[in-house]
Amino acid sequence: MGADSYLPALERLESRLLLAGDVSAVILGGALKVVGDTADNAIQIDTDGLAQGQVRLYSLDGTTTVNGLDSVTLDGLTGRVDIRMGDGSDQVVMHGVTGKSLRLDGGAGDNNLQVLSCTFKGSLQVCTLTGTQNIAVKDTHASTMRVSTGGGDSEILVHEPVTKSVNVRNKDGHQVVSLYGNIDGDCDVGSVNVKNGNGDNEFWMEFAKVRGKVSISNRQGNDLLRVDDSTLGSLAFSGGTGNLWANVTKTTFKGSVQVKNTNGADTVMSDSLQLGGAIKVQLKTTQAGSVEITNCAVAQLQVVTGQSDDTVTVKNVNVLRTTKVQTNAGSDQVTLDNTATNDTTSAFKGTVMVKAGIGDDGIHVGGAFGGKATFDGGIGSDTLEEMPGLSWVKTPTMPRVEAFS
Ligand SMILES: [Ca+2]
Ligand SMILES: [Ca+2]
Ligand SMILES: [Ca+2]
Repeated sequence: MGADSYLPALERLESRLLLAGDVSAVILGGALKVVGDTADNAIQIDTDGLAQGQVRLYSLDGTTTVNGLDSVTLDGLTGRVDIRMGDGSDQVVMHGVTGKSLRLDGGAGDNNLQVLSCTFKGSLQVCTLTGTQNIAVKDTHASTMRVSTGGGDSEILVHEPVTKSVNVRNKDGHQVVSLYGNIDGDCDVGSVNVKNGNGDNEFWMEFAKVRGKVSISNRQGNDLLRVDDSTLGSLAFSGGTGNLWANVTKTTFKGSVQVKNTNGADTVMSDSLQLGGAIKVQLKTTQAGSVEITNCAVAQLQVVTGQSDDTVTVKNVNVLRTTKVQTNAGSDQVTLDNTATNDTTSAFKGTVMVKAGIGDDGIHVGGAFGGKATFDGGIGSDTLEEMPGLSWVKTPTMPRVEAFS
């Protein structure tokens, strides 16, 4: 290969580098259609200071052009907004856009897609193919919201949404999904459904109001669940396999909370919850697990842990109906202690059943038990500790307990 054949290739590369990406934009029959090219396009779409139906598209990086220009203003947007950015790492910021529906497709690449203060009568859909995705939907109203990514790490923030449903679908990768309201309560969602693939995933929720069910499911990987200061219909979380760290605090539920995880070293904490339904924690722990439920009021309580040395602590929790704790194999420690609740007459009002399983376990009880109580140490050398302030309405049964303290 001589120098002659080398030069033209170099020139082609140079002209490609100088070629600024171009985005085409048109309004046809009231619908806005935006199409990016294979370069890294960066555009803003907004309506600031424009008449109704007008929309402005302009370059965010100084090199991307829209219809060959730095900026264009289009007239007559009344319908759908359809944006297809294609390959390349694209950035799209939409602000104050009103339309019938939105499809914002980042395509492949490491995209940054933001929908801010927009209103759609119908559905909002933000989707991508593979790449690292940064997606935010803030202060936006839509009939339904759906965000889907095609593999790779993603950070998805839904902030102060008003919508019937939020659906998030991610494939494998490290996924961080956050749903935030604010202290003034500008968040009104019918239901939330998040499904992630393999990878370490995080779900964060704060100041959110969800009337119906919040459903989160993960597959392999170490997962995090954090819910704080929210009002929810119910919560169902499935960590899949791997370690789980979950903390749900200061939240009111019309229904129940269910947390499930398999094959991990798990930590589950619940503090200051009010529930119309049950707290159900089902862990198939394979390494030391910890479940701590404190300062809650709940209709029913059920905690199941796995084959490792687990610690289950229930403190200052008013349980209206049944309390069940089953810790399976391992040297487990179970504490049921309601000495500090205001309701000293009967904090565990219904039936209490503790099954400590195989292993040398410790069961520690305090406070008021109002119903029938059974503390079964299972196989092993098990100890029951009676803590100060303990009172029974009915004499408990304590099978397979070898020592008392
Ligand atoms: Ca892209
Ligand atoms: Ca165990
Ligand atoms: Ca035992």
